[in-house]
Amino acid sequence: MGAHAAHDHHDDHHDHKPTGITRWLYTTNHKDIGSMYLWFAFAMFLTGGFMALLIRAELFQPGLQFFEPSFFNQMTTVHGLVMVFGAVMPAFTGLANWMIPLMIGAPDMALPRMNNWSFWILPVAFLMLISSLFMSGGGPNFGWTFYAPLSTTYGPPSTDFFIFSVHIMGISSIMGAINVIVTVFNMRAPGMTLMRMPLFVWTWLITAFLLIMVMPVLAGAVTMMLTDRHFGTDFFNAAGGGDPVLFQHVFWFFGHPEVYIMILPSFGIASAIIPAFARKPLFGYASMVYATASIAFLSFVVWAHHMFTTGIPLGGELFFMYATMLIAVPTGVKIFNWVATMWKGSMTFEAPMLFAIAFVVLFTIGGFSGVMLAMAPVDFQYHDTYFVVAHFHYVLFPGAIFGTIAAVYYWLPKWTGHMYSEGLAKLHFWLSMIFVNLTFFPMHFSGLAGMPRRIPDYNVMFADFNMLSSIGAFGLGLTQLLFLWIIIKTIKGGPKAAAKPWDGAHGLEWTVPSPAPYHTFSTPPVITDENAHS
Ligand code: HEM
Ligand SMILES: [Cu+2]
Repeated sequence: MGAHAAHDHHDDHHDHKPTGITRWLYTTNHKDIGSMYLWFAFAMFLTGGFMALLIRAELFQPGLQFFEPSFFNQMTTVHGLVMVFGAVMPAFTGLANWMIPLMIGAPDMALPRMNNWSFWILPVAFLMLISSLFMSGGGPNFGWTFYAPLSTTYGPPSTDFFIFSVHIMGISSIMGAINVIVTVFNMRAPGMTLMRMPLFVWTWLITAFLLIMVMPVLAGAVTMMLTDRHFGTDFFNAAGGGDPVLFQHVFWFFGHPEVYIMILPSFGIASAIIPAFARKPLFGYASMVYATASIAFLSFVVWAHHMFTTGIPLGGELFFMYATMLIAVPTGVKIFNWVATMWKGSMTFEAPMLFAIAFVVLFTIGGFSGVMLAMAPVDFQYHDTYFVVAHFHYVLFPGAIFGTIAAVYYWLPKWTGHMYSEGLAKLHFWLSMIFVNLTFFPMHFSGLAGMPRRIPDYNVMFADFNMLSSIGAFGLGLTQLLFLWIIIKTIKGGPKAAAKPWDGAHGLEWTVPSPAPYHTFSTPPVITDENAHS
């Protein structure tokens, strides 16, 4: 740490940045890499959103209107893959890159060259994935869960490109996670003890452990698929002594922790924003850390709640049912703490706070439908219906996406040196809030009434709910273009932001000027009890 600081010192006085395209290609700067991750995620968000709108256009009415069923299947699959691996995960990694060094008083990430590499392989992976849509036989059409034998025996030829791109995304995520862990363990400024770290750093540290534990499992799953497809193995083929249900076990052993990877950083964001705008310290800091760790631990022992209908033994059904319900306990602790933080606070409702509150409320709705799905006997009715689609979109859109949007508004003044337009941001919030519910709430009802997911056509009895969802989806999609406009406007100009534009905010990131200089904390700050975050 000390050696690093001395080494970087000459950069302190003049804030040089390299220029031109090579700045971005060769950069090892955590802020540049963070920005590239965030822009990449936004591009993927718009791409995946476009696909969602194609899906919703087809589902606006019963009957086949626009697409062949096989193209529809490719859209649901690639939409899911692009949103999960292209939008949510890179957005969180971008926030980690920008904010973790600033929050722990480090000059950069611990492994800056690896950082450059872990970003730049991502566009390669996604170009390959998206190009597979144009290959003969079409792109992946087996759902983002790519169950065997749909993805092995019956997968289109382009599946091999899908496999390769998942390998590359996995390598990128693992490198990003190693970087976060090494940075947090080695680069904290003097006095920044673990229990003084901002919760965003804590939740990301725990996320990073989830990532290095499960991304290799995903890589294993796609590798077994590859050998089943081309090298004569029968891991997932019953005719050769294998078992397609094994695929689901391996996939969901990755997949359930993955859903926490897509939410824990948002927990950290809410834990930064809510105290700032309630002007009170976070209620129950330590319990937040322990609750996050408990959720992460439990996420490894609940995977078969995705497989209640596959015929697992009764003891298994019971174990996975109770283990899943147990997750509601630490999650409840967190919700309680956020509410208690707001209780009797002097709250104001700027855009970051609005998105953070909507996150708490709507994520809780998604949590409740999760507990409903966790009940094995009733899951036999809900499984593979639109109720599931409603559930995971309530946790993902208001959870992962609203969390990220809240973070962007909260830290945009620090990144750009300008204040965004509060009026436009409030408009962005209210439109998003209305349309997210209009899109996804009716899906609960169509699902409970029995509408299956991943179908391009449906019974006329589901027509009204689907029309509402489609109208909501187009509104929600268009509203996000307003977000893009607000961001560009803020980068280009606007009122100058103070070093600490939010009077209730705490933490080291607010001790450096806005915009944050290219190099920060070349000389580490010293953290004492008085200026500690918690
Ligand atoms: C305007 C916003 C969005 C709309 C209208 C939308 C709509 C849809 C629809 C209609 C499906 C297909 C459901 C089915 O037939 O099975 C779907 C699937 C999915 N969506 Fe979204 N979505 C949106 C945003 C998101 C976001 C932000 C994420 C991730 C954070 C996401 C993740 C997924 C996943 C994982 C699937 C499952 C794909 C699969 O079945 O393989 N979606 N979405
Ligand atoms: Cu799960």
